Amino acid sequence: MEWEDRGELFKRYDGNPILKAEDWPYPANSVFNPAAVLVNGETLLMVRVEDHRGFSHMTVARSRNGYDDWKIDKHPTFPADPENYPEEEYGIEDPRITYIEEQNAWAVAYAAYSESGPLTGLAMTKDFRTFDRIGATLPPENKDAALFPVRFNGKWAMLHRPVSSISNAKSNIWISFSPDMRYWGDHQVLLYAREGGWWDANKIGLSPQPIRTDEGWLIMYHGVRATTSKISYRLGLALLDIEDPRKVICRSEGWIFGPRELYERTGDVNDVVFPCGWVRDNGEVRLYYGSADTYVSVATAQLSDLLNYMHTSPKY
Ligand code: BMA
Repeated sequence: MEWEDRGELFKRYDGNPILKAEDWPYPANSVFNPAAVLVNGETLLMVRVEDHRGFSHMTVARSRNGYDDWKIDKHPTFPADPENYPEEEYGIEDPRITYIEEQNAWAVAYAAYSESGPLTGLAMTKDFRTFDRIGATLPPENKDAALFPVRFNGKWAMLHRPVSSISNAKSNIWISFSPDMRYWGDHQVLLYAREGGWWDANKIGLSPQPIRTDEGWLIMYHGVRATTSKISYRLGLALLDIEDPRKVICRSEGWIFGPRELYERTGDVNDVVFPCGWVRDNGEVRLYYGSADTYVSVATAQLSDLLNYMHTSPKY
């Protein structure tokens, strides 16, 4: 295919950022990287909240229209529990929520920050008030995990991103399978980071939970680009086979969204857009993302436009 620059696919909401630490009912340093789902017609965000120790927990915010009038839980909804789960010593971060129809429950995958580095953890909830932890699913260093909502050949599937300590090893997205969500195996690489000058060279990770479409599982991932002056987090898309998510059908070339506005370019960590959730509302996709590790922002796209873009993207 001949390279054609199509620019950004998502449109920012004019009222961004939609949530800030100042909006919080209790002291917080920053609120960012939210998971997002629709629950009984409301948009529910599980927001990562960083306290003044530098540790994170999750708090739920709900809104009728998904843009404003957020009702924020008065206390941390899902705090770290280091006494019972020592791997949560330094907090829990970056949740991704998948509705598991078979169990009428939501699976929350998150990064637990342990003494040995970040690892993937999993908890189930039916009401976003109480959470049953399955606990650590894969050892450090591993992050950016999310489940698929259905089984494949009887097994649950999870995407995640292990990191090697070898200096020039790339950090790629992997897929693993489990009979019970507790024991994970059949690990294999799903999507490789590119090399050289690419925006997504060397390090990529899943962003929101996979979305089921008529054309396959749509996944969004972040790519991390280091230059002499900064590191930028930008976003790309890939489509996976609906029956066998180990098969990547196609992958976008250029990034489809990246830091541009001041609230994305300046904050605790500059030049970061980091979504952990998106919701489908009729034909529209609302993408909820952390901006500059400081705020929560939202941007929208038509699902049909995203799929049309994938039609023009190279086969993998
Ligand atoms: C990644 C994650 C995210 C964070 C991003 C930018 O490694 O830890 O939580 O938003 O870095 O700082």
